[in-house]
Amino acid sequence: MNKAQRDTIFSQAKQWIYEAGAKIREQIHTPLTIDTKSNPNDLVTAMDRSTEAFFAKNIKHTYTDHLILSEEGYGDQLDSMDGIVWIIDPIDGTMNFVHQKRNFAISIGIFNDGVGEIGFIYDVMEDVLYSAKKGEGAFKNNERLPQLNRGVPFHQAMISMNHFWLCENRLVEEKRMQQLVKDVRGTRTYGSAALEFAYVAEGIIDNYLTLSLSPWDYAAGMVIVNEVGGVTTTIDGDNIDMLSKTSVAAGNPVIQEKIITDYIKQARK
Ligand code: 2AM
Ligand code: CA
Ligand code: CA
Ligand code: CA
Repeated sequence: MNKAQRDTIFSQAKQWIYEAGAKIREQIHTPLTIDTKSNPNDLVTAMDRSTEAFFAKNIKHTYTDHLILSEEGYGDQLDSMDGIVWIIDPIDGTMNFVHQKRNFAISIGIFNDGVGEIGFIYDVMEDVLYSAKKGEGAFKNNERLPQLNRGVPFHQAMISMNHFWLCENRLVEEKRMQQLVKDVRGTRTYGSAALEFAYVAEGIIDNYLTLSLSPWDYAAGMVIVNEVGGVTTTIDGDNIDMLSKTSVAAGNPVIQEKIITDYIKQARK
């Protein structure tokens, strides 16, 4: 993808995101139609579906050869990352959307032959757009985000993770993860993977750890975090396979290396 192509797609996607966001804000107090998916706490609303349908319709109409990988079923069935693929989460943080009416985001990553070219994370209620183009840096609205500070002392690090890590579970020894929580300065749980990536890119969270995400949860975030010198891997430090569910660690490379080596690997069951 050349710069002109990237710029055109970027501007178009941005316009659609602002349009979709405005529609969600307008209807934020309208009663919701809520269904559940894999379990009673895995929610989806008509707004998730209509927002995804809005993007799918526009993309398919404007870019007939582009492909879509998305959460709610309006995308394509992909068995490779060949070509230009829009990876879309229409509402990331549906539980926040339903219960709190804030702290949810539209997340769109645009990849070309598996390479992240463009990332957008739109905090809808705050009207804050995090964005990046490959090789051109990351932005919070029009403000360029600085490179991550590699000199953050471990005991001053802020880590984003949820409480499942600390409860009895199949994957990690909760005692070791409890030690991690004690050794860093603070932990936060925001309930939107996309926003957690955005905060990593902004440098207000040093690392984000999660046990199971799908491509639409992290695709945009990967691109944005990469532009400020951050890394995204599995929680074992391996490369991410964009076509399957995976654990994810993202953030400051120095902090991430220590978390993976000294805590996660030692906590793996
Ligand atoms: P979602 O809101 O788009 O479903 C917090 O739970 C974060 O994990 C959100 O970003 C949420 O995305 C994501 N997530 C991924 N898989 C999930 C699942 N099965 N149930 C709930 N949240 C999930
Ligand atoms: Ca969901
Ligand atoms: Ca999501
Ligand atoms: Ca979603």
